Amino acid sequence: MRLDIISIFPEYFAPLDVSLIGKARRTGLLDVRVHDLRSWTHDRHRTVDDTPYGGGPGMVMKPEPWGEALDEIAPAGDAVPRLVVPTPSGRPFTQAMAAELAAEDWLLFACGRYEGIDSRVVAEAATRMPVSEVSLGDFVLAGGEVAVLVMTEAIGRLIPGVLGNAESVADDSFAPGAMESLLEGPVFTKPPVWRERAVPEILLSGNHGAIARWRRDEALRRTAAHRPELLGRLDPERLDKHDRKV
Ligand code: 6GU
Repeated sequence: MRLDIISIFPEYFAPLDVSLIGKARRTGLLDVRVHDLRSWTHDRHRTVDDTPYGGGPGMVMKPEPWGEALDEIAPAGDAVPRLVVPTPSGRPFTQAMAAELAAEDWLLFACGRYEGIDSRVVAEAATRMPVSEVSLGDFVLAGGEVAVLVMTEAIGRLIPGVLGNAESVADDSFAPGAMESLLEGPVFTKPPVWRERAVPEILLSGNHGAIARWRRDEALRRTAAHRPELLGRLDPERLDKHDRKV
């Protein structure tokens, strides 16, 4: 997958050299290119913002540098990227959206700062490429950079070959399947007793059916405690009598 990122703070993306994503880049599974928006300015001060029409606080990102950057990185043609714009006014980013984006060949992230990017930029880009405005949740970040780091990690780990063990994706909280819309329960490793706390005996039993049942019960309990609204999303076809008792 090719991944272009436009930002006025390219330094924010140093973490993409590290760990899973760093390795995916070195092995060629991910082609990440970070661009400084200011390289498409032409004035002495490399200006990227201006005051908002209609008044109000803060500054808005000027359309011209964005237009030139998008034209150069993603010229109109047969192969265009999906433009992803992180903004608190976007559609909620979910595991399902991460999976859809992981299936794309090319993503282009446009990181806004201040009060956002002049709205004509997205409107014009949408005439020549698919656009997704995406929010991480109901809070406000100072800019899209950290949101892009979050999305890149969520998307990158779903690209085949990026994770060592393919099964670790299947078991995730929110992963499609039997445990969909359940939070993952507790996990344990050696030693069997630590500071007088024993690992739940059933996990040492070797009874895989009983272990699966226990894990589902723990996931149900954790979901009820932390995200009760998710229980309403459970597929009734997949609920069994035992689920109702937990
Ligand atoms: Cl994607 N961007 C910004 N700037 N703030 C956010 C966000 C994104 N998601 C939640 N808050």
